[in-house]
Amino acid sequence: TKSLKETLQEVIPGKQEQLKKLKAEHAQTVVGDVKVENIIGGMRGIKAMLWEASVLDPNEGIRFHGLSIPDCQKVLPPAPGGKEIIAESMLWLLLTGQVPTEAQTRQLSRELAEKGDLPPFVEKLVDSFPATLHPMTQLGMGVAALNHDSLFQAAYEKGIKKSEYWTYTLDDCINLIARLPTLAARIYRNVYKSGTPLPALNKDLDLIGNYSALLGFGDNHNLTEYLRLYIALHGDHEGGNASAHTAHLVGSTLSDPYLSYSAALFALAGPLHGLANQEVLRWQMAMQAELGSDVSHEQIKEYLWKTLKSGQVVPGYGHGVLRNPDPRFIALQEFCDARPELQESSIIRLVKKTYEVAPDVLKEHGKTKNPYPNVDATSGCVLHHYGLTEFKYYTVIFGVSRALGALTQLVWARALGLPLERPKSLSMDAIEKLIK
Ligand code: FCX
Repeated sequence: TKSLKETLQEVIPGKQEQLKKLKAEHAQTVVGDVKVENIIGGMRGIKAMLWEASVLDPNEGIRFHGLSIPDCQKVLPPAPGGKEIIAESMLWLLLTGQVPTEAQTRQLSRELAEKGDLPPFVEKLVDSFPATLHPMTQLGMGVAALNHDSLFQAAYEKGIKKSEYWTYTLDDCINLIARLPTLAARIYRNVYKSGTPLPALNKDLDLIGNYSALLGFGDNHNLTEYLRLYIALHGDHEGGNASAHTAHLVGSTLSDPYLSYSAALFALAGPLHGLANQEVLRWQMAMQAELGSDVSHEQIKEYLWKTLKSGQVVPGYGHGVLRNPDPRFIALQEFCDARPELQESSIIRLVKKTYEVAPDVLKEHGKTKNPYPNVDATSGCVLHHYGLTEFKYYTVIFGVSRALGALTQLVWARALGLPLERPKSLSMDAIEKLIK
């Protein structure tokens, strides 16, 4: 079976040709205009970035190399004995644009399990952190420290040709993806289950099968399957979201994948981005604490208005690009609908009831361009039901997942020879001079 690197070796030249042609024929072609509102509004909607693995349509949501989430659920190989899509088959699709065979998926799982151990100094570093240091801060610091073994950085120092950058980048990315679950699980154990030893990686398990076992949930098939789906779904969401964009920008300076992804994790740690899935649970638990677990739609409405009137956002709703319910949210809801025991969970029922009233409240409030739920609206409540109740850890799981897309992009940015990223900034006086 052809390896991931051999498959990429075949795919890359065609894409390099496509870029060369685009540059030769259309470098000066205009694709959109820039208004003052873009300069002062976070560059929303500006077409200014190349990103191969996924494209986000505001109404129908994400497509990975043209495949929708239901398409992926039909064609991407699951884990042995599982049904849900797994990190390896999603990573193969993102990197190559092709659906891997089952044999290729198993071969990648084994390679990742073989490369999953942490260097002892990183174990000591992470073990030295106080349990009060946020798990996302611990994850970002651990990932940065792994740059100690960066093959790209070592090769670059020796002097390599630009045409070789992508292969060393790929090696670093595979090593990092292999180590992320081990690092993330060690942080979980240190903070929440201090002292319980981590089991060894099982060479016959997929990446997230091992991650679930390291977290202590290996015998919970439903949670393991949920983590597989959750992590595959959160892997890539176009290039402009804050964590992916950060990885792209930092990588464009030729900082290695470990430094680039560490930066991305600190973007993901923001409440308006990945930390929202922690914030959703915190918000739902606060509502449950105040109103009890059998809350009426009316009571939820009042609680939503109280949140808005206090100047806070409703976590899990709205989106920078989406203008319809997030298909990732729908896929996670379908996972719940298929499992009767999840209907019993008071927190899952609460999330569902909130979804039944929140869009109308947000429409009435009249500010958000998208009153519908995003992926964070439901992602945490299933973890909570299955016993992973520590919601300050949830964004770490998002951090294990987003590597699939952000690191794929670093390989492609190097393979396509994309340059240092440097948009033009203006002062308000300069803008006023410009528009006079
Ligand atoms: N609750 C209350 N107000 C909201 C809102 C929400 N869920 N979403 C947007 N708004 C407000 C904005 O705060 C803004 O108000 P302002 O003019 O006073 O600043 C106004 O509506 C217009 O914002 P809009 O253009 O619709 O949204 P943005 O592109 O600026 O921001 C995010 C998009 C996602 C940041 C915004 O919807 C939000 O804060 N949502 C809550 C946090 C969240 O769920 N983030 C997760 C997003 C994503 F899924 C992820 O990264 O995981």
